[in-house]
Amino acid sequence: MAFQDQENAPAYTLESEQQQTETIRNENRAGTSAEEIAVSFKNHMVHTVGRPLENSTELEKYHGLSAVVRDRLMDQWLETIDSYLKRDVRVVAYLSAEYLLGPHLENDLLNLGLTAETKEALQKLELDLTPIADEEPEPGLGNGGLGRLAACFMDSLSTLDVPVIGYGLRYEFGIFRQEIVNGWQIEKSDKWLQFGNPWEIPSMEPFEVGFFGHTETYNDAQGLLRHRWVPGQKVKGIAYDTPIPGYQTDTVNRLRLWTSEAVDSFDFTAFNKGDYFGAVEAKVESETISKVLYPSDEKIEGKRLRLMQQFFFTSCSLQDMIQIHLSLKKPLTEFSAKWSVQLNDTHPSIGIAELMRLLMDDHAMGWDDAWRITQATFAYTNHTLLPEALERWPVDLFGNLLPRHLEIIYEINQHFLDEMRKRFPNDDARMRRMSIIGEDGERTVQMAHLAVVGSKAVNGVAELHTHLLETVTLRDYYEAFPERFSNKTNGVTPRRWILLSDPELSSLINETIGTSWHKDLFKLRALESHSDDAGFLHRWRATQENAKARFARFVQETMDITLDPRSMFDVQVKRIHEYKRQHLNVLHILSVYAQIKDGTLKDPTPRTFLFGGKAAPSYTMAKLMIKLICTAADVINSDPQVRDILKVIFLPNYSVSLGQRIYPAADLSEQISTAGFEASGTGCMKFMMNGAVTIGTLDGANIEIREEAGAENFFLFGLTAPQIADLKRDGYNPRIFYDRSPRLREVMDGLRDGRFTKGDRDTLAPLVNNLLSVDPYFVLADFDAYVAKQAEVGTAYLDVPRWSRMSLLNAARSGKFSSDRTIREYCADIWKVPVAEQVANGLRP
Ligand code: NBG
Repeated sequence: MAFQDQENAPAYTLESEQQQTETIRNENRAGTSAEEIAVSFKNHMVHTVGRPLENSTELEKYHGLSAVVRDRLMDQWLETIDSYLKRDVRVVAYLSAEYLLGPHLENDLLNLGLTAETKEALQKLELDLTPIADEEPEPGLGNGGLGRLAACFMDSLSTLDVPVIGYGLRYEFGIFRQEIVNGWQIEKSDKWLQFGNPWEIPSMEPFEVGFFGHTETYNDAQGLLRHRWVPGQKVKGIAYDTPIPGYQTDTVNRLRLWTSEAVDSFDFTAFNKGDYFGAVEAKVESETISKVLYPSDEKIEGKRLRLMQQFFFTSCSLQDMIQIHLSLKKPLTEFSAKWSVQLNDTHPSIGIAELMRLLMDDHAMGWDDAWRITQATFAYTNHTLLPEALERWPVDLFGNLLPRHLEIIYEINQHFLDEMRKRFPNDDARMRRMSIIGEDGERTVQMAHLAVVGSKAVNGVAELHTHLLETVTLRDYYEAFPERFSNKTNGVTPRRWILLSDPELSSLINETIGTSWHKDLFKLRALESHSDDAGFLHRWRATQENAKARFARFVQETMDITLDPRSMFDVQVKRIHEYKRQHLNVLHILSVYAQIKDGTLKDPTPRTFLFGGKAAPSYTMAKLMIKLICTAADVINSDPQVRDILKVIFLPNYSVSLGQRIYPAADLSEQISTAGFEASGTGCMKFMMNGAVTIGTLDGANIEIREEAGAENFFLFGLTAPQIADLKRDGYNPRIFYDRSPRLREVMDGLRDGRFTKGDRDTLAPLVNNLLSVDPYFVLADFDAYVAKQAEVGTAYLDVPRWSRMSLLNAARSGKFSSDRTIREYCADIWKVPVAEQVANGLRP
C-alpha cells in the first residue's frame, strides 16, 4: 500500500496486494530438500534452542527439529487462510472440551511428506529420528474416545481440505500420568508444557469472559427494552494456535485452544500496601480455569469449575467467530450461512445460550432472528448412553455463575414447550420429560435437552447407539423432530493408526496394492484377492510377527518383562470401566489358569494378556479392577507351572503413543462391553485396521465391524442389547448364573477364598461381592458364553493359515472405519460444506 503515495505506481487492488504477499512468501519459503532441512536444523539449534547441535541433548534436538517442521507448517498455514478468505468459504467450528492429539513431530512430517528428507538430513548429521521423536511429551488434553475422536477428525478435515477451526481448552495439566505401585493406580501430574510447546503460536488478541454478577434491563436509544449482564468477575482468554496439516495436501487448518488469564494480572494497590500474595490473587484465580483437565470421561462431576471451563472456552470461541465474521464485513444475519458449529457432546452446549446473548444483548438482535440463526448454526453429537454422563447442572449453581444465560434458557424452554403443547396437547407427562429444566428432585438445567432443542442436527456415533438414542434416551425429541436425527458412525485416521503405527505393514500393503488407500481406505479391499495366496499370507503373518517382536522389545526395555512373541497377544486397552468389563476378561484368564492347574485343560494356546487404561481417580471400582488385573498377573506370572503358557501384563500409562505400539502387535482385540452401553468404541477400529481379529459383543461399532469383516471373521458372544434390557426389567439376579456354572463358581470362589490372591481375602472383596450381588453390567450373565468363545479363539489361532486369512480380511475390510468416511458424511448431511475434489471418490465402492 506504500505504492499509493508514489506517482506512476500501479493502483492498489486486492489482487495486487495478494500477489505481493505471495511473492514475499515465496521468497521466504522454507526449503524441503534434505540439505535445506539439515541447514535449517543446525540454525534452529543455535537460534531457537540456544545450544549448538554438537553438544545438545536429545530433548534439545527435538525442540530444534520441531522448529524446522513448524517453519514449513507456517508457510502452508498462511496460504490456507488466504485461500479460505479468497473463496469466502463456509467454515466448520468444531467445539470440543478435549483433543487427545498424540505427539506431533512424526505425524506432521508424515502429513507434510517430509519424513524421508528429514531422515536423510539427520543421517548426514549422524543422527536418528526415533530417539529425537521419543522426547516429545504427549499433549494429553483428553480422557479417551471422545478426545481422540476429535483429533482424528481434525486430521481428516485437513486431509479433505475442509475449512475448520477446532476450538478447545489449553489445559496446563492434561490427563494424569499413571503409575502402578503394588497393583494400585497412582496419579502423577502431567507437566507437558514444562519445557515449552514448539507447536503452538499465541494469538495477540484476547477476549473477555464474564462470570457471576446480575442482569439488568434498560431502554436503548430507540427506547426499546433491552437486557444486559453485569458480570461480577471477568477473565481474559488467550488463544494458542496449533497448525493441523492434512495428509498430502497443502491444507493446514488450526486448532485454537484457549488459556485463561486475569484481566489485570497484578494489583498494584495491594502490592503497595505490602500484600504481596493479594497482589497476584486474581491472577491465580483466573488461571485456575484452564489449569487442569477433569480426569473422568463417563461420569460428570457437577463442579462449578467445570461449568466455568465449558463456558469460558465456548464464549471465547463464539466471540472469535463473530469477530472474524464482522471483519469480513458480513452482517450477523448471515452468521449461520458462514459457520457450522459442531458440539462435541454437551460440554460446549452452553454455546446455544451464549450465542443468543451475544446476538441479542451485544448486537441488538431481536429474539426471533437470534433464535433462527442460533438453531441453524449448531449441531450436536451425543457420545454416551450412560445416565451418569448426561450433564445436568443444579439451577442455583448455574444461575449464580451465569445469571443471564439462565434467563435465556428459561425463555428458550418456554417457547419450546409452548410449541410442543400445540403438537402434543394434553400430554403433561411428555412436557415434563422434555423440559430443559429437570424437576425431579433438585431442579437442574439438562444440557442434552438444551443441545437438542437448540440444534439443527443431532447424531449418535454408531448405528446401535443412534437407534437407542432415538428409541430410549432422546425418544420424545425423536418423535417431535425425526428429521433432525441421523447416525454418523465414528472412524479413525489411517495416517496415524496404520502409516505411522506400522510402517512395515504399510510398505507391504503399498507394494501389493499401491498407495491410494492412504486417502481412500476402501481401497484396502484390493487385498482380498490375496487372501488365498499362501505366499502372501505368509508375508502378512511375518509382518505381524515382527510387530509383536518390536513390542516385546519395548516391554523388555521399559518394564524388564520378557514376552514370548509366539504366544497370542490378547489385548484390551481402553479406559477402565465396569461397563467395558475388564473384569470379565480377568475371570476368563483365571478360569483358564484354574483348568491348567487341575489338569482339565490339555495343550492350551499360549497367550499373553495385555491390559492398559486409566481409571478416573474418584472411581473406586475401576481402581479395584486394575488391582484385580495386577493381582491375577502377580499370581500367574510367578507360577512356574504356567510360565510358558500364560502371561498377564498391565501396561502403565496408556496413551496415544503407547497405542501406536500396541495395535500393530495385537492378535486378538477385546471388545467385550455389555451390549447397549458402549456408544461406539474406536480402539476396535484401530485393531481391525492393523489385522487383529475381534472377540466382542453386539455393542457399539462392533456390530458394524462384524458386518464388514464377515461373521466368520469375528468371534461373537454374549447377550444382545434387548436381552440385557429384558433381563434388567425382569430383575437380574447374578447368583442364578453363579449357581448354574461350575466354571464360574470355581473362579469366584477362588477369588473369595484367596486361591487367586495369594491368600488375601479382603482387598478384592468389594468387587467380588458386587458381582455376586448386583453385577450392574451383567458380567456373570455373559461369563459362560465368553469362556466358550475364547476356547474357539484359542483353537483358531493354532490354525496358522486360517488365522492369517482372518487377519488379512479384517484389515482389507476396514475401509468404512476411516474418519475420512465419517467426515464426508458430516460434511454432506450436517455441515453442508464441500470436500476436496481430488479425493471425492473415497466413497464406498
Ligand atoms: C465415548 C464413548 C465411546 C465413543 C467415543 C467417541 C465419552 C463420553 N464417550 O464409545 O464411550 O467411541 O465417545 O464417540 O467419552
